[in-house]
Amino acid sequence: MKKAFLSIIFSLFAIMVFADDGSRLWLKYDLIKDQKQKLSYIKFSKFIAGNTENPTLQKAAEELQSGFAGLLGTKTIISPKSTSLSGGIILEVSNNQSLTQSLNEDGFAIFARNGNIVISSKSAVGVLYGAFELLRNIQTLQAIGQNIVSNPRVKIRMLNHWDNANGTVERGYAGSSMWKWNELPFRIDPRYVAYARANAAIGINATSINNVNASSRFLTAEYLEKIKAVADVLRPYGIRVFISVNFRSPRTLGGLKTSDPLDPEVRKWWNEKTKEIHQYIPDFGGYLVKANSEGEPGPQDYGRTHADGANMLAEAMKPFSGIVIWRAFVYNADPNGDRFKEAFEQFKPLDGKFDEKVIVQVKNGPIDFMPREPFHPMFGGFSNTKLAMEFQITQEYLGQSTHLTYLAPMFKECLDTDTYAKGKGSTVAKVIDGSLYNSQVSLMAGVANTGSDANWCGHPFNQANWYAFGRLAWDNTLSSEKIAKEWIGMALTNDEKAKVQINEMMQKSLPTYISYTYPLGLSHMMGEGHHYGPEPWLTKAARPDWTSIYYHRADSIGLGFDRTGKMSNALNLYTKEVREMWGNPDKCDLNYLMWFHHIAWNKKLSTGNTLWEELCYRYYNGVVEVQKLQKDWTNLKPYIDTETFGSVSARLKIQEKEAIWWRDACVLYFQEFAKTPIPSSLTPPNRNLEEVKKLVEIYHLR
Ligand code: GCV
Repeated sequence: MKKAFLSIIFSLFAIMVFADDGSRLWLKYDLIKDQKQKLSYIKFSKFIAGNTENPTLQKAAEELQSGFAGLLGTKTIISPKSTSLSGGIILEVSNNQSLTQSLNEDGFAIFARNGNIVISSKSAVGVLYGAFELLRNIQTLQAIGQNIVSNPRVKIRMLNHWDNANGTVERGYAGSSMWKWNELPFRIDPRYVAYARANAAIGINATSINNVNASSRFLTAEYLEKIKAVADVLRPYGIRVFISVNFRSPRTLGGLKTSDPLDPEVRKWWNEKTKEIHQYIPDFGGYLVKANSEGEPGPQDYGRTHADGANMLAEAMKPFSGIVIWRAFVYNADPNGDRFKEAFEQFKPLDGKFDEKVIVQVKNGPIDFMPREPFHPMFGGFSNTKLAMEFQITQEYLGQSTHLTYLAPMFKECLDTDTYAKGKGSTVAKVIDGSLYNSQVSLMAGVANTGSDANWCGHPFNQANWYAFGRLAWDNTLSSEKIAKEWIGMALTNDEKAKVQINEMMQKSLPTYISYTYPLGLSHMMGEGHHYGPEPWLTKAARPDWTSIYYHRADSIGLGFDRTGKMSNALNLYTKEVREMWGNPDKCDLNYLMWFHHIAWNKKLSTGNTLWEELCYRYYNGVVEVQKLQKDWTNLKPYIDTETFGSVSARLKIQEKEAIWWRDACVLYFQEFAKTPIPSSLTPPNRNLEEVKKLVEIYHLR
């Protein structure tokens, strides 16, 4: 009896100790099992020396100390002074030219000297990044001690939170907001520190803490106190805080009669407000603005331009180091227009008119974070405006938190595409990192996927998208495979065979998702409002460009949006080389076909299949691929923590069910136009279109 009781207690204890709720993200620091490997690291764990009066170096030292304690089981001392001993880690902010000439401000070098490992940088935060690099190498069982030099390519590497004051998160799929506004500034949730560490570990150095559909409330003294408390926590980790602002604040908050950016009183209001913010947050990062977009107020309400609005805020920011980030996500509700062209056309006349403190933040594609979009034409068409990249990490259109979708290949596809803006090799990455136009400011933002869920991101694999975003903002040349392997090693397992298999699953996951949702370059056919699941038949919405038919243009002849010279001519916004790449329907990459061409159902494609057949094969194949993901995951059971394994397995079941839902919905709906049987090698859906349409109501109780 006693024995049985003890064994229950022991099992419970084992579960408590070993079950992994994912909360530690990529900083788990579990004990390394490989003794030989561990000893090779222990050699350098006697001490950590550095000027710990500097709060950032102190954080670097503490991180290494707790990392070593967990990974190596050592009690490493922190020494505030340099030492002549060997066998430790030296943290140094250095102005030694020969050491630092290859480094930019945030860059770091790691090398061996006198039996120690030295982490050196021009700045304390560079040393912190180096400390995390060293820990990453240990966590992923790499050799340490050889020379490493690493510099971020993008200067501002930023998360954009779409978090609201009431605790909800717009397009958040991992619980409620992680910012506890009701508790701040008095209670500092320990997660703020965990958040800062996780971000610093991947080089993120900026965060905008509230939704771009912004409430003026964030500019009140009450909220500035709260934001200050968050900024104080993030500062030692090198993270600067930005605020999304509501353009109408001078009226709603300041009681002015107008928010016209050319009105002197309005300008004065912003000048004073900006000064006030700096009293709370001296290193305030700046403003992020969504203006005249989806009902948000902006300068056009007063007959002014985006440049007028942005430059007014830039003027207020002049005495300070912060910047103004002005979003280019704008489009008017024109049933006869083409949303693809709107931002380009509104901003093109303003190219060269923005203040040097302004950077225009552009979504990766011209519509809205669709699973696959051609790169935004603004990236190849603006040589006198600083442009920033906005990716969406939260998976609004990519399966939210139930479908396994690793986004690094999507980020890479966009960054690696050549705009030809200044001849061959003018990739989107080079526009963004400032190297193409020799710009001193560069910015890459990712819409965050964090929330109050224990594992921060909902689906355990969604963490990898946050991780990948940060790593690519640091170095856009990293491959999506390398990033995945790092993340797997730190978050899931270091077993080599398992790592290879999981990496393969991750690399296949995006093409799989696209196959059963938006094959051949289809887009924007999701459930209305919540944006989950299929609704290709959506004909009426509050705006014509919120329907599905606006995008897929299915008719009795064929499918796809003709953006050639015959119709919208959006292709003309790109350089000649890009037009040639996508403009000819016979040569256009099939993955982008429907973005640019209306193709007849019976036209033979390069695969030898007609459009209709190809469409069906892709939808069906997407489901088969999800089933393969399920099988692969099942085989990985011995290598994965029980809780994580169960969570992913369950989500893969949902994914399979919903892949079939997408497939049936789209194939049956498009068949109404194609009027052709489903290829005989495929089993037709076991329900009809009306039945599938009803699922939308069942799923979402609309
Ligand atoms: C914050 C899409 C989303 C909106 C989001 C908007 C934007 O339309 O559905 O929720 O609003 O993009 O990026 O501003």
